Amino acid sequence: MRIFIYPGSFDPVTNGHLDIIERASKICDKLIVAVLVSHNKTPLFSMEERTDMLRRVIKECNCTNVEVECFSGLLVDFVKKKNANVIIKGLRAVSDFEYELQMALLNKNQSPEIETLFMMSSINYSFLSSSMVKEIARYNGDFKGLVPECIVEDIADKFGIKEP
Ligand code: COD
Repeated sequence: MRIFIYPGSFDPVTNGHLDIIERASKICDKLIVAVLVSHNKTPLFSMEERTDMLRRVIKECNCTNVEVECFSGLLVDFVKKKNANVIIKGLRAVSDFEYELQMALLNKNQSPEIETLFMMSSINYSFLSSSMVKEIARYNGDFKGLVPECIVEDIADKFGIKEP
């Protein structure tokens, strides 16, 4: 059974993340979207909020082989615990490359049996990040086309936006 892990902060999930989830789910038997319980940076959305948004988004897209779980500690330990051996990462631009290369090499150093598989971002989402969505919402800009429709209200509520 091919079990892939797609890790991230998902603070919040964007259409760019969803695109990777949909594409990755087609090339494995089970995809686990792994939400990091962060100890260094404080996310805007709580762990419960992030996992709840992801679960609703995944339910809507009918990806039946996708599950959402949270993890803390080293990613490679979570991957092993889940009997998976592939980490899925999305690459948007050259700027992502250096950081992702370092992570992939460190993970490989820790656990040589685990592969990191990179998927290029779709052209429509190559500019998109959770930080940008939050920045736009914070200043009352239009973020609706950037995130799945079913979480627009969640973001609006967080920023006190009455009519997103
Ligand atoms: N299009 C395509 N891919 C995208 C897009 C987009 N528009 N936006 C984001 N992505 C990709 C990112 O490149 C990333 O691969 C993934 O989606 C998640 O993105 P984020 O921003 O939600 O999550 P990050 O980058 O904050 O997640 C970092 C990790 C949780 C993966 C990392 O910190 C980690 O593995 N931490 C665990 C501790 C660990 O093992 N560290 C390694 C040290 S050896």
